[in-house]
Amino acid sequence: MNTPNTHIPLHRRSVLTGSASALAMIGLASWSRGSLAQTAAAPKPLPAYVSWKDASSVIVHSGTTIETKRSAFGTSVITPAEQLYIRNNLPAPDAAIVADRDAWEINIEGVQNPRKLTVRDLKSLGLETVAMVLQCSGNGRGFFPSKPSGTPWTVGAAGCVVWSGVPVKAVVDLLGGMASGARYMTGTGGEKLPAGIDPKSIMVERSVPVAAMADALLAWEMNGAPISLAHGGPLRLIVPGYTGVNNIKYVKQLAFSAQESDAKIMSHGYRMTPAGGKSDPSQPSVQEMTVKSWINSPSAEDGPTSGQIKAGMVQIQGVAFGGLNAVKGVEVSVDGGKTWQAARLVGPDLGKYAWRQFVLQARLSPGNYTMASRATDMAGNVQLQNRGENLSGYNNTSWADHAVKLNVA
Ligand SMILES: Nc1nc2c(c(=O)[nH]1)N[C@H]1C(S)=C(S)[C@@H](COP(=O)(O)O)O[C@H]1N2
Ligand SMILES: [Mo]
Repeated sequence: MNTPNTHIPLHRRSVLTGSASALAMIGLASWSRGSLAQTAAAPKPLPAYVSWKDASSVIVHSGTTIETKRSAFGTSVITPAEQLYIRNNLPAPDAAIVADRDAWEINIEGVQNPRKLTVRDLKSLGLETVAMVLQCSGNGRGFFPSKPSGTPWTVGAAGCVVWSGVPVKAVVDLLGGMASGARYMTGTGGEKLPAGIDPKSIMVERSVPVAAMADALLAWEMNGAPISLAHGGPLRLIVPGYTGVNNIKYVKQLAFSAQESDAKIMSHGYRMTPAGGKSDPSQPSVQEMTVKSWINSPSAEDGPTSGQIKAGMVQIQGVAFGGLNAVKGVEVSVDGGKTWQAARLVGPDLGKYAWRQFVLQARLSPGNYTMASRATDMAGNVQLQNRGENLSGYNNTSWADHAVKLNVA
């Protein structure tokens, strides 16, 4: 079987057991009919639960996979909620769960004194804010020539957002500390699971090493507002520096244990499986992000004549982040990586988990250009030229793949 991220096994089961409205909601109906022509012809409308998103800034791949357009990323560091990508493995829970946010309960297990806490309780236990790159493990999958199954994201399954909540560590300390022998922190999503399917095969439950607890939050606010249902309200587990899937929405349980979760999304999903291989729990799990950058402007999506810009002074700008490390610098090339020039980091530094904006001004005469960016983090890691091939198209940080080809006229 393929990884859950491919959606294929899940879709088949949903087709058998899900209601028609549930299928429509998660955007499966059109896919299962398999009309490619229809997909290419008209942009899909925003699904109801994210009707408040800015339709002109996003690409709707399906009802549960929505990407920010490369040309829509601004230069003010923070990604507005209206532009931020969406990725749901399951239909979002009913909006009723955000009607009384403070009443939402989370079960804390694997501590000395396990108990349930409400969001109201959590709001009295501590407060921290973190700016963080939220990025889907499969961002950049669209550049894999092997065409892995799953959404062919290019750069827009990522954003930089600010979260507020209580440090997980404060909660654990209050409950007497972790149970002895705990090595993993496991968050469980609060989705209602369809009947008749083994819950372990579809539930969203992810484990990360307990070291990740140091900067983790149980967050109730994003970009200064209560977290929307679409982005995981009323309560979301935030694990800075870790790929999107490890940041559990509508988190209903946080557990500390000696073993990783045996949910399929953990044991077989999001594994670095060799291309052509089969996923298994011995392969590395997709967790920490590594140094990456890309150019947002000029981009091949700009202007009415796609991929063409006017000669003269051009501001080449984009974003760079280091995963667990701060960004030290970014270089830009306009000749496909033959020569590089240092770009300037712009704007506020919102901490090591946020991205930095960069800019390089260049005077361009008519011709063809391949523009690339290459970031270096504070630990000296340099963004790689090539992607690491893997079955599901995870962790693409290749500067060559993210390069922009432009004709200057
Ligand atoms: N409960 C729950 N949490 C989840 C998911 C999910 O389907 N259910 N999807 C994960 C994945 S794969 C990603 S990339 C991010 C997407 O977050 P966003 O939709 O807020 O951008 O949420 C993660 N957390
Ligand atoms: Mo993801």
